[in-house]
Amino acid sequence: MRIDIVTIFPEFFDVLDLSLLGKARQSGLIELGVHNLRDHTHDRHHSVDDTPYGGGAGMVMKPEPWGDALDAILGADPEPVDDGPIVIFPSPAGDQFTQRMARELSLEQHLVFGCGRYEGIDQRVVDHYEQRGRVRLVSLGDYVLNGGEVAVMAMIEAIGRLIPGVVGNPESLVEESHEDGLLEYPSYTKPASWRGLDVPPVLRSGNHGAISSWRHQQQIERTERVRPDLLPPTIS
Ligand code: 6GU
Repeated sequence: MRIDIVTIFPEFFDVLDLSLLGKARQSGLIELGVHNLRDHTHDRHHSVDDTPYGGGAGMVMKPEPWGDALDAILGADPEPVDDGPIVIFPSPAGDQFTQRMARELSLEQHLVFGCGRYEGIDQRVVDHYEQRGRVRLVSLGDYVLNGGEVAVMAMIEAIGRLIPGVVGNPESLVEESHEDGLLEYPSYTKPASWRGLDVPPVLRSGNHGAISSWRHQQQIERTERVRPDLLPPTIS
């Protein structure tokens, strides 16, 4: 998969050299391009923002640098195609990012993330690229970040680890929170007793059927307690 990121803080993404995603880049499973929006400004001050039409607090990101930066990645005049790149703008006004969305996006060839700052990007940037291909506004959740960078980092980690070969043992992807619609069961390792707390005896019983049903029961109890919204509505 190819991933391009446009940002005024390219250094934010230096950490993508590390860990699993760093390895995936070294092995060529993920190809990453980080682009500084200010390289696409043409004024002396490299300005990327201006005051909003209609007034109001804060600044809005100007469309021209975004147009130049995204054209440099996408090509200036691509034919709209169904399987072309997806341009993703992180935004608290977007669709909620979920494990399902991460799975869908992990099947793509090319993702382009446009990280807005300030009060957002001039709406015409979104409108323009919607005319030329696939565009999505995606939110991490119901809270406000200062910019899209941290959100994009989270999305890239969630998407990248689903690309075949990125996570060494693919079985570890199966038994995770959200993959089966339930939260994960609790895990334990040695020692069997620690600070007066014992590992649940069933896990040391060697009875795989019993272990499996205990874990499933734990998943259901946890989900009922912490995230009842994830459970299907019960018939009463
Ligand atoms: Cl994707 N961006 C920003 N700026 N704030 C957010 C967000 C995204 N998701 C939640 N809050």
